[in-house]
Amino acid sequence: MITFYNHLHAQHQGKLEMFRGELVPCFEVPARADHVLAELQRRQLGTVQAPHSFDDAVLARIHSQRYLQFLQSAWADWVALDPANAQRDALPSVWPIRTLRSDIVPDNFAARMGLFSCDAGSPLTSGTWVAARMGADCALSAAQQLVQGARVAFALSRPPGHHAGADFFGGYCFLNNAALAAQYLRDNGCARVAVLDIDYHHGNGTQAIFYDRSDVFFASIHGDPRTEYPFYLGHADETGVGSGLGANLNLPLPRGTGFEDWYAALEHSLAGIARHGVEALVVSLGMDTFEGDPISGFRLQTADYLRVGERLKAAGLPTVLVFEGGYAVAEVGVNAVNVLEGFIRA
Ligand code: Q9C
Ligand code: ZN
Repeated sequence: MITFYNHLHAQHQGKLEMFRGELVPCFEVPARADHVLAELQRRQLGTVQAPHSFDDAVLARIHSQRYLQFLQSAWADWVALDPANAQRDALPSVWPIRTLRSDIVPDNFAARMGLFSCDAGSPLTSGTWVAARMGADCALSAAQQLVQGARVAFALSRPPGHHAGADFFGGYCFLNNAALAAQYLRDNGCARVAVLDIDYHHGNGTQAIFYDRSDVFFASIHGDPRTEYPFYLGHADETGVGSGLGANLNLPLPRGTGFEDWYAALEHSLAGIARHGVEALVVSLGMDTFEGDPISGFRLQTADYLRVGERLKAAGLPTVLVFEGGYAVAEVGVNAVNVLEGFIRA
């Protein structure tokens, strides 16, 4: 198995996020990816490589041009407002909610931050673009590996991606790595692909990107949006629209769900994927389903992740694994690499 590792991931290092009326230290920290890399090397599971470079046109298959332009220059624009901004991250504070217009891109930087985001929990930093850009290259490299005949490849990167939409960031995500990988597979010979999202949080960005399409099946197992982030998407009645009708499967589960019930949902989602007749699988691999996760509510244990990997392998599809969330920093390496080891050894 090849792992494509984003060696620039630590360039994205948010300081504070807005939570319950105050700024608290970020949960999405560089040490997360460091722990996964260290554990991967300790167990000697395959090789670790730098990603290949893909053209910006590949990003534009998923993201809007005006969003990519905004993201690329956002840090420079932020510091141009005030040189002292170089010492603090940018967070949005105003949004074009219902009745307000999203078609005109404002000149004002704060207004553009709000137009292109969905929460105040995702700081934009000096290295956000560089890190996210190379993260996209990791996901695309993993997808390319499948096109060239590999059975499995791992994109080890941060920031994560599955909350990012075609034209917005949020939920610690900026570029939708899993969506980019799925689209790359579509553009390079796979007639149908599936994205299976097993992060604790619903993959609202990925769902929205593919919601009206039947060529990319989206299935997600996640905390019920009535109580869990991202709150406004991820309900069971969201089944797709137009030609995408029937190609979206949401399996929300209550806080406190343990492995047995979670595993039944995994079986259910893989059955849906099998019925759809796909040629490749992209897994949004969030490790925040772990019982020790500080911001999540499921109760999976470290050994359970070996079984998750085994079950994913049993789907019998060429598979791209994309690292997403998981905030129990000390355990995230062992847990993620358990999925990989379960997959490889099965
Ligand atoms: N202070 C991913 O797992 N905010 N994103 C939670 C906790 C958003 C999680 C509030 C959580 C987003 C990729
Ligand atoms: Zn998550």
